Amino acid sequence: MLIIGHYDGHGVASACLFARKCRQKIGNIFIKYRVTGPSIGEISKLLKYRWIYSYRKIAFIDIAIDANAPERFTTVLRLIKQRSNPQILIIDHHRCTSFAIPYVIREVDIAYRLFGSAVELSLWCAEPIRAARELAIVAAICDRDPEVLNVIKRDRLQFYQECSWGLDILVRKDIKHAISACYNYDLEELRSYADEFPLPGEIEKIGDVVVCRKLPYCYSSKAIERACLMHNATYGIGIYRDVRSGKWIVKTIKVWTKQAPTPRQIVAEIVFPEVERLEYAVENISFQFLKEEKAEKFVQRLVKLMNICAGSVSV
Ligand SMILES: [Mn+2]
Repeated sequence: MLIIGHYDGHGVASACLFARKCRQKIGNIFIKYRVTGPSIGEISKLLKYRWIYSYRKIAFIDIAIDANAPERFTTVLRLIKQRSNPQILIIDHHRCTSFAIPYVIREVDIAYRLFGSAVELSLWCAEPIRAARELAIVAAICDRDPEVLNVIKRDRLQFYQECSWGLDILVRKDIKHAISACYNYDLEELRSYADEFPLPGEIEKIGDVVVCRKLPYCYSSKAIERACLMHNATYGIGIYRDVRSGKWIVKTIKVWTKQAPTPRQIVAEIVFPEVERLEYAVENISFQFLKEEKAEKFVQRLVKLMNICAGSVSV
């Protein structure tokens, strides 16, 4: 069986867990940057690998199918089917995939298994031994899945969080090494990379909020999140100047372990005409300003409101 995993901490670890559960060799795991992630369109590149057609089974793990263009995925699957007719299994937890699945099964003969959360998926992929289940937890923390909190003892969270930071780092730094550490259930090996997880150069704590400056390139949201966790803050704000546009960016996040309104809900309460553009993501939002003073003023307002929100919900 060929096991194709998403190129992120959750995908890599889940693919390795599934390989072990199915008694597959490490060489049958395929996770390649720009092929399986970030976009499903890259899947089409699979077709050019001749060895793809020698597998009797192919499992796709943690790879979201774009519900707006599921045909991009089914076209590829159909071509593989036509040539070597392998059994295809899709294992995923993304909501868009569950929307796309009715279309996919009408078009191609596949089996699928969908889960409601990242942790459900990775636990299902894991064989029922402690080491495997612990890696499944670490995997789901890479996806910031709050359901994790229901299946672990709170005093272990710090350890698992460090392992998942290490896994996040290793996936980007050396995917082969990440795969071998996961395949061997080597949490200590993953954790040894946790310190490489970046922190902002400047962190200021104001109540339940940290305000971060001097953010590391490429890792800005992750660095803000680490600062929040280290200072036990509920919300994090990052301010930096975008090198390309010269505009001031304000990034906001809520920590995945805390129960509180999301930045999106909070910002809906603010009327701030100077804000130029909003970028929405799942739990974080970025704002863009032409002038630094405006950005700073906006941050002050946010800090106030976030502190009220963090205090209003007791966990
Ligand atoms: Mn995932």
